Amino acid sequence: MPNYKLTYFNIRGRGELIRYLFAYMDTAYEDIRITFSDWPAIKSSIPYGKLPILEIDGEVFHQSLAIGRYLAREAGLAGKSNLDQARIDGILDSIDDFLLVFPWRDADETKQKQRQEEYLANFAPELLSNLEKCLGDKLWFVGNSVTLADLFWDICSDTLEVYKPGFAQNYPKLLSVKDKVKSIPAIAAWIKKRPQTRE
Ligand SMILES: N[C@@H](CCC(=O)N[C@@H](CS)C(=O)NCC(=O)O)C(=O)O
Repeated sequence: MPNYKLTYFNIRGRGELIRYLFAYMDTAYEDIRITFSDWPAIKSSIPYGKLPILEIDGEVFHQSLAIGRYLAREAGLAGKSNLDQARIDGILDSIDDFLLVFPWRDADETKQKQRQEEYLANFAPELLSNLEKCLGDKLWFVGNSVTLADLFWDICSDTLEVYKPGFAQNYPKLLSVKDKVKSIPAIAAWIKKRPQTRE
């Protein structure tokens, strides 16, 4: 088995998909969590200057979704057909588009909170209703078993819930996907033992 070393911050954020996948596969890895104060000194040594990175037998891989797709293929969670892979990618990229434009930080904290609330009020309903439409009456987003899309939805919606409690409360089918992901024994065990962080 390859030697895996994940480097990220001590948050769930963009590292959590990778951690979920390792938990799901019951695969050993080093979960290195660097502090924000140490980051400026480390940044220039990291290709592309962003985290997470995953070292696989010493080779550095970057971009959380590229790493997530690779691990999902190893785990059998990447879709059973080429078309299913495209369906999964559509969901990942739609959620990612939403997160990329989210106003995470603003020098002025009051303004930051206001911009986040406005963004969620204006744009979350469209994302959520599109996701619910895509789910339809199925139990999982794609096919008839859990895939990378369900894991990513669960993780990202947990984060958005921190910024807007009840973020997806009007979308019971989407919430039921989260319940099912969190009931997978390996994921439930990981959630129980992982470091508790705000996001
Ligand atoms: N698309 C990239 C985004 C990576 C990214 O922006 N990482 C942030 C943390 S979530 C980071 O490294 N920030 C520190 C910096 O840019 O200096 C991915 O998904 O891996």
